[in-house]
Amino acid sequence: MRTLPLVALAAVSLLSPRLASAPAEMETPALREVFARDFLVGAAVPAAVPAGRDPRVAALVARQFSALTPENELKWDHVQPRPGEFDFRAADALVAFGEKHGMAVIGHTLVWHSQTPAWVFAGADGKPASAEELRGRMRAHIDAVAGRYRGRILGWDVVNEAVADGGPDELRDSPWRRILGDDFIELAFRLAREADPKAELYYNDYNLEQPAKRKRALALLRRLKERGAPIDGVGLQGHYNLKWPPAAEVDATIREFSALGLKVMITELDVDVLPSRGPAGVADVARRESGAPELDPYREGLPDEVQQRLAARYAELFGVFLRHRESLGRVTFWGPHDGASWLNQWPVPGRRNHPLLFDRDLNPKPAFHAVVAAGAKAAAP
Ligand code: 9MR
Repeated sequence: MRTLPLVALAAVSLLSPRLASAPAEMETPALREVFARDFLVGAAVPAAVPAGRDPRVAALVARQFSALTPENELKWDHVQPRPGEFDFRAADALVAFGEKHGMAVIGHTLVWHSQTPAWVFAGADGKPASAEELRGRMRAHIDAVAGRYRGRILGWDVVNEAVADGGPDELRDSPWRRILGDDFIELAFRLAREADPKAELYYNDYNLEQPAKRKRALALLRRLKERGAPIDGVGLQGHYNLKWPPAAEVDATIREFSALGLKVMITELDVDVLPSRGPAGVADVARRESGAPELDPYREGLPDEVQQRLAARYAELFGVFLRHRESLGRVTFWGPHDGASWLNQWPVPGRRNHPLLFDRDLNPKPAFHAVVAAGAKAAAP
């Protein structure tokens, strides 16, 4: 058992009076320590945490994680809802919280087709913006946002989800692409490098473990590298379920992107345990499915048998991540605990999902212990 530094003990005693008075649970290891020699372990964090609305979650985040991604607060609609009107209050608080607790802060995201206000793509008289107008808006936005945090952000998800899920084209049909052509991606990377020369710059997407989509993304990133675009890494979002994707595909995906000379990150990890009618892996925020009681079977809690399957699945995934620790910079969970996961609202709103390592009461689940065991095993001589 590793000994915990004093700060960590102080943090854990903030978690809850119950934890503080239970010596066995006080010894819950911290992911940031278990994987300190392997990769950063991060969480997406909502604005409520630095705002002090949830001190127990704040203590958990500070103690467990070595990286923080603002879940929504750096998206275009949050920071620049109207032309030239910026609101950095929530983002500032999250960045400061990460710094205070010695966490690497990740910027998410500069250029995305979603969560971008309609005015960005609009021109005069109900027409779409001209290429020149849109280029100007992209530059002003990246300058303002990446420029504001220059030197404080480890890396930016510069372009998010630009590759097509299917169809003949490599890239998704989006207003960015319709107005600027395929080169909008390279332009975004160049502007981000100018705005924050030291930040690592990433392309981020879901479903890259699926061979056809992966092929399109590999072609795109290879071309960007060949043209000298300033791209440092790729984020595999990691919205998985108990079966999909097979570990061998995760392994191949990390290997193939890393072979391009890119740093690889798992950026939005969660393991969906609920049934779904839609395609596995397509984490498109626009996807919606209608609800039905049989699609929400674990309202009263996760049965032991499923807890064990989730634990085995996480052990399998971390086995793959640890084998690639030389090329893997970070593994970030999309949320600090089950109650805060977007999967309670997507693709069916209002369900009770259990995709993360900490439950709704912030207790570590069997999956947490399985991940810690995988880390300890990899560290053993
Ligand atoms: O978790 C985020 C959720 O709170 C938002 O409502 C949603 C739309 O902005 O975005 C979620 O995060 C997404 C991330 O930004 C990009 N990849 C998919 C994530 C889950 O939808």
